[in-house]
Amino acid sequence: MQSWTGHPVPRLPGTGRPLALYDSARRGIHPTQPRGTATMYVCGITPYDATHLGHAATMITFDLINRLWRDAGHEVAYVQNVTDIDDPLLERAARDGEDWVVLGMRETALFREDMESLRVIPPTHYVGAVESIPLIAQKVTELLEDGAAYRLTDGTGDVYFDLAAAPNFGYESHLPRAEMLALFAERGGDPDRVGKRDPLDPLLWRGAREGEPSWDGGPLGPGRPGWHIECAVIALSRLGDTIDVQGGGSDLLFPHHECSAAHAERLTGRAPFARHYVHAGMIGLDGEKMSKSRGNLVFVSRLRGDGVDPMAVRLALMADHYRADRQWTDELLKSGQQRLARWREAAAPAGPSGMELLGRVRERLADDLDTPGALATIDAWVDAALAGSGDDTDAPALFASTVDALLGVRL
Ligand code: 5CA
Ligand code: ZN
Repeated sequence: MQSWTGHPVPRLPGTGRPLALYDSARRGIHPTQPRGTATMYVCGITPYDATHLGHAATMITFDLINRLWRDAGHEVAYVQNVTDIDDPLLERAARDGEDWVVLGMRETALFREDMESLRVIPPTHYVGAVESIPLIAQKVTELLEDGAAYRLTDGTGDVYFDLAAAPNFGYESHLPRAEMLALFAERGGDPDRVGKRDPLDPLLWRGAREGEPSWDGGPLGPGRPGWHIECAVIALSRLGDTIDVQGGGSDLLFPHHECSAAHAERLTGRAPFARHYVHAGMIGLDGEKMSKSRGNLVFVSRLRGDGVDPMAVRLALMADHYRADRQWTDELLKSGQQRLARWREAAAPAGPSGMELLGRVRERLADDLDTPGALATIDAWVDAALAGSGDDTDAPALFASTVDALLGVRL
């Protein structure tokens, strides 16, 4: 699938310390240690509605990781998927009397535009579920042959992963089983499906149903892939057996990422699948998580349509820490706009040391992407520059390239 167009990223002098990130599995902050090329897989959209600020916040979080690694001199192999076939897409298309393929294409195109406007660096590989079906079917077949999967005997052709084949299941989310069962039911799972060996066994292949699209699955028969195996296979096929970061919003920690990791580890025989499991907090509106099913959405495209500068949106979404669940408010946007305006004013003839500013911003971001700390450091520099203190005439240019390269904010 085609990605979006990126913008050149300025190179900055020197380097900082390695980026440390919170890992959900180890429940602590640890340095990332990419070996040469850094590898990252991020769960992308299910394109049945427009990009909202929750999606944007999560994409910006992983964009910061991408930027910090590049700043440290790593090549970055970044893969993001598009779940361009899944129940929610079919349900929305049916509700609106629309072709599900066209709906997916339209919303994916809008997402690309939104990402470009927010200056999110495009993934190296942007991969759809549909284009990956032959490979996914092959991997599900491997799991069946290996005894890690089983087919239901009710004639549906549905294939499930056998969690007995994943003895470490739960190491990523650390949830008690009762909570796993509740989240599994809430987030697309089917704990009550008759014939499953364990209520938590996740679907790998859904046999063809009347009125639903299906694809040739070879020995699996016609059908379509389950959700967790989609991400496992796409990541493995483009990034290798072990990746540096597996990412997405915290709503994906369980069951999605736990199951994807279990699938990947069984397929490769190597664990852990990811060295860091990184989860961004949820953006909410009026006290509730912003989600398509709740309908409480603020769209990036709507803000753009209203003439809001995407750089102000970016600053607003970085004002608080990425792991915190937080609310989108008009005040947050206003403060992003004010900050952007003030930073733009600070293209003064001179200011306090630009290298010191760069060092402090790098230091804050290397500490689990402390954007509130980084923004405060920059605010202090801007205040000083605007007050006429400091005589570093190179500083304004370095300030501008620092916020461009590390924060993705073009002044
Ligand atoms: N296609 C799947 C992932 S494979 C999916 O979850 N799609 S999504 O469209 O629902 O979400 C896309 C990305 O945005 C995911 O990483 C998800 O965790 C994140 N996300 C969704 N809602 C929010 C929210 N309210 N706040 C922050 N991130 C969110
Ligand atoms: Zn995913």
